[in-house]
Amino acid sequence: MLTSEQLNHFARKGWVGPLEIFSPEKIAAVKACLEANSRLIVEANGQEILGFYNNVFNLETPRDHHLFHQPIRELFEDTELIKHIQQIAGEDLLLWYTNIFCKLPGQGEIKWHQAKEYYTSSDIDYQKKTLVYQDDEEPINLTVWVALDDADIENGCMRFANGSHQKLFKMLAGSRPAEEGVFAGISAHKTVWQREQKYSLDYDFDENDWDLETVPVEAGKAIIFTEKVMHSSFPNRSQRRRLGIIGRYVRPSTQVYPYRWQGEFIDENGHNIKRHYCILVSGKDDYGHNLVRDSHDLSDTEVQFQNSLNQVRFGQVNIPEDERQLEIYGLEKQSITGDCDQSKPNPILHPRKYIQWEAWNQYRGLSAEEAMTRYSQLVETFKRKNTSVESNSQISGDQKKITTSDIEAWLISYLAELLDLEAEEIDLESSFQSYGLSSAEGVGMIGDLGDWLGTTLNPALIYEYPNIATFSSKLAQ
Ligand SMILES: O=C(O)CCC(=O)C(=O)O
Repeated sequence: MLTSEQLNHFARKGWVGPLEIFSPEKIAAVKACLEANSRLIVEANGQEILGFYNNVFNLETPRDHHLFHQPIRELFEDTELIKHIQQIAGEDLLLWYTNIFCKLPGQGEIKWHQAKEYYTSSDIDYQKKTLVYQDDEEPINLTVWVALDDADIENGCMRFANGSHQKLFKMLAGSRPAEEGVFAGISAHKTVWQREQKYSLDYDFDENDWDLETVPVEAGKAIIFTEKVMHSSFPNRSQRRRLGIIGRYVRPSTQVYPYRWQGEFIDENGHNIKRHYCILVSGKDDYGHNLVRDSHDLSDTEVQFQNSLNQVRFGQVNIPEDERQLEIYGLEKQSITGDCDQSKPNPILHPRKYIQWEAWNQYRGLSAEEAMTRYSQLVETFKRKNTSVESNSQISGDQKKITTSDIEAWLISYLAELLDLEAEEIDLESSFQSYGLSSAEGVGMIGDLGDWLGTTLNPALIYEYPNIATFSSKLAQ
């Protein structure tokens, strides 16, 4: 429980901590889970980052891994933690969001920000509000920030502008380029900060006007803060990792992703939130505004589907070069997106797109459950390959020396053709994923590239080297 002194601290400063709430076992389980489910990615500029693949969004993102990783869910449902939050926000609580904040050595700062959801007026007109609070209630969106490594000033701990939660800072649109955005420093990944351009917004906030407090936190301890308080974190100038994870809580009277009820599922950051849900971690929900589930686990069908999808994604199965490739494509789309929502492409102008459209559209009306089952059954029928990333990533020496730029040029023209874009629109540093390639398309592209190079390439390589620049330079080595 929070003491009255701690509650007072929260009321005055907008945050409280570090707090010792969790058992070492709980922390160790989360850490082990994240370490087992992440991979090191080398960005085009050489910066290393950790990638986390989210099976619910089907996207590499640090967000919402509690939806399918038990240890993370258990951390943010911890009884002792919930008691702390209840003292601030009341009995009825929804856990609606989690995010992994990992700063590897060399990763940058997170700039001052205050959650945008509190704004009713600003320079920016948000078409899609993530959270909509009940009019007559004081908006609450509490963050619990948990240190999984020791966090200090050298490796990028948090800091707060004490008392700034009492003031709403105006957001200024377009005042900063995307690469200087609030979160740009923690990802060298151009597409991430481009996609999250909203974070490049400036706040009408001058740190010199505030009492700033740096909050080092030992591994296992937590800080609770309101998203209204201005907060930031230092760059990681050390040789140590700084791993943190956050959970966010609102009252059930708050609408989370309300646009989903209009059939809109792509959020402001490009995540497909169709399968997102809130978890009632305490009290009751008298409102029914949100998709709330008690059962947090994915169904057996969904788990099997995710496994099959990964087998295709990572090249662990042979996909025959026949109509089954298109079946795989269509069933994947139907499982993840549902009925085809694209207009029929012109077969003369865009033959490839037309074939894919047909492959997807033939499953119109098939439930997600049925599409996933059929996808998994089909993948089961494919013979296993026995290949490793390393053995396949080499292009043997007796072949004509193909340079990085040759491979880049091939990939640019392939993607331009596939996506019906101009070559100039294909960016060397944008991730393959950002172009919306399905796993079957990714596998097809790698197969075709392998044919051109006269070798077999493991499709998993595009997850390790996620854009044209890094992938081409790896292959040319
Ligand atoms: O972990 C960090 O460095 C920043 C976290 C943060 O900004 C947030 O939770 O809103």
